[in-house]
Amino acid sequence: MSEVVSYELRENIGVISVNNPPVNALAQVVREGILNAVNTAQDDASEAIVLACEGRTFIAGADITEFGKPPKDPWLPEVLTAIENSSKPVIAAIHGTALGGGFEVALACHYRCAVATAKVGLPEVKLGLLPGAGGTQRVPRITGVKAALDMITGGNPVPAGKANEMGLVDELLAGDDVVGSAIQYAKNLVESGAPLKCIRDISIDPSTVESDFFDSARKQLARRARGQIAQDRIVSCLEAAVKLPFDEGLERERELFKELVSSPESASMRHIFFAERQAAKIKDLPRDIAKRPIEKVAILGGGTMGGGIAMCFANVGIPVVLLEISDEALERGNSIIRKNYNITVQKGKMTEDKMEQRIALISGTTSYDDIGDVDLVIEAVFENLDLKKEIFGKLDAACKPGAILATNTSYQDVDAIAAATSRPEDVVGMHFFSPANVMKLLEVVRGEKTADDVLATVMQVGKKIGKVCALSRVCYGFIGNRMLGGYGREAQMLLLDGCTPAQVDGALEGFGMAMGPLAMSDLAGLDVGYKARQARTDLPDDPKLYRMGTLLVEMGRHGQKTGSGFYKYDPETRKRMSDPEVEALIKEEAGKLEVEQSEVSNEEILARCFYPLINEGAKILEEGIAQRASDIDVVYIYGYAFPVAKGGPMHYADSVGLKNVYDKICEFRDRYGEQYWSPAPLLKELAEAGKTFAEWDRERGTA
Ligand code: T1G
Repeated sequence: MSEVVSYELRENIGVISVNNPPVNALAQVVREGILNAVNTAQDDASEAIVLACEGRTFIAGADITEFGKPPKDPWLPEVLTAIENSSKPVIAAIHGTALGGGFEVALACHYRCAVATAKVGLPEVKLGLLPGAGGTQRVPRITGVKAALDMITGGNPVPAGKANEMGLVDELLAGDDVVGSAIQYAKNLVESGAPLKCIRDISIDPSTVESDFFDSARKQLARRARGQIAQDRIVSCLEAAVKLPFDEGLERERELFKELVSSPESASMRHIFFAERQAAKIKDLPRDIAKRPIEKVAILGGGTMGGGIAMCFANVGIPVVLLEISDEALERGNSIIRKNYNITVQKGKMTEDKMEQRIALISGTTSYDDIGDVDLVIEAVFENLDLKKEIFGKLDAACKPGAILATNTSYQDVDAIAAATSRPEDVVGMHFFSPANVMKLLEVVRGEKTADDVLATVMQVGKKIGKVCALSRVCYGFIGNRMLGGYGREAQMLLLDGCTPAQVDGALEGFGMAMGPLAMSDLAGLDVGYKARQARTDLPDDPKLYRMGTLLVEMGRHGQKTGSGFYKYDPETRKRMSDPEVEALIKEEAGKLEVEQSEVSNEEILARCFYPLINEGAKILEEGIAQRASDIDVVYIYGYAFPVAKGGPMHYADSVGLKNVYDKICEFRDRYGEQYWSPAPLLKELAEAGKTFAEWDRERGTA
């Protein structure tokens, strides 16, 4: 045993208790402690063994921080073999979330019992891995191959009740005294002479699996996986579970696990796992700072964004007051919300009753008098600074002292908005991404005077409504949209240089982006970018800049909403199709602008689009707008669908090598001029020192 694993005899039942906060991860000392305890129990008076955990959860998996380092004895399979070969029944007593290696420990036990609130799961796929300790061999022996495939490739937790129905949990315990109830359950098993039930002894009848099951599963998963390989390897493990004896299946699983754990895809996904949790921490704020209670929220503006934001709070049971300028506008807002919920109900992901419960939490008003008692107001009106200033002046007067006044602006100056109030310390940016009830990213924008407890409160409430939060200082476009500028600019410049829209988007979608930049602009509306550019005074006077986007808007081609933009769209299916008229127009414009067209490789397209993003990210870091390079990765994974298997733009830059990125940017500068291609000083410094952004984070103690 070890200091994090204790063992004691209670009523002739040996009780192994793991205590390795915060989530009882299977660190080496835990594996060693469990192994020693199981071995001790073989020779004592115990009639059965209960394996339980202290704290908030049963074992939540292998210790992810150990990956990438030489594995230390005892390996997990050795511990599971000792459990399975025990001469006395071993019972897993589950509370909280038994995940990954934790659930695999439970599966090696002879019986599993759980409190009703517990969940079990194999989320390894979300780390680019597969269950490497028998999960792919034991689960299908209980649930069948199809259910096992869904569970392991989805990686989502299964509530204890459902797990009991599936046979993954043998006994649901009443109450929440998991150890006491488990001891009683163990005694009942002993008294009833229950056998030592090993899942490994169950075999799967191959005739129960359709001949093309695995191949069709691979094809279907490949479409969803976007550059991830774990799903394919999981199918291979399940195939082994059907076709091979148990021990050979374990060998196959171990072999494929080793491939994945050393893959760049898994390294990227593990990077994001920790980056997401780091991003929620504000470097100069104590972690235990008191937060303001948020029990009632007002959303100002019931448009697409306001409606989606209102749903985020209603979904977690927080009452919302929707404030609009007229009853008609309110009605429109409420119908947007009902429509959104109906989509979820139609998909079978929510019951009508649950929808009505949530809608009932959203009330409406046209008077500021009705928001005097709210703890947080989020303004989500049209992107006009003067209008926002006027609104915040009214909020300042209408809201109670201590209410947090947040703006959902996507690029306006939060300090200017705060200055329109008598309480700038209560003002903060909460930049949601559209659709707000779906997208997980929340950029929290820290004004010069934003109070520390306001920031800590917004970070906490952001997590509560299911968002992944990242902190930004004030600048045009904050983190995400500021970096996006160069990405969109180059996508259109590449058209003049000789690419078709399909080639540009194809290269980026082949990399793993959910949608290429030109198709994305068509979706958002080319007129949106056009209007934003008209309002800017800082753009260079360059006729090539966004030339095609501007031309298409002036032709009335605003994108999907008008049936054509860079592409034509099928009016029924909205499927995009290349448009020869646009391709001819591009060539004509290139001629007028005397741009010499040529063949452009996919590799060049990726560099031209991603390197401005990375370069701007480096500037954002040196200006202190973002706390960490990994925060920028979180912004792009959760706000812009950057492929998680690439880890985000800054992690991707590290994998390319910052010297290579820097040299390429210098090449582009020499070819296209300093105006767009001036290397960030930080990028130059790191490139010349042979360092990575990850090292930069670590050196600042912000990793
Ligand atoms: N290893 C190391 N640290 C972990 C960890 C883990 N498995 N899980 C969580 N942490 C840290 C986390 O970084 C954070 O640290 C703190 O715990 C609280 O986490 C062999 C190979 C369990 C649902 O993928 O899903 O087993 O920021 O903020 O919101 O086949 O943590 O406080 O310093 O997320 O209450 C499989 C991952 C591993 C589960 C709790 N297991 N964890 O959520 O807290 S691979 C997983 C979670 C594996 C086997 C394979 C969640 C949670 P810090 P948190 P939470």
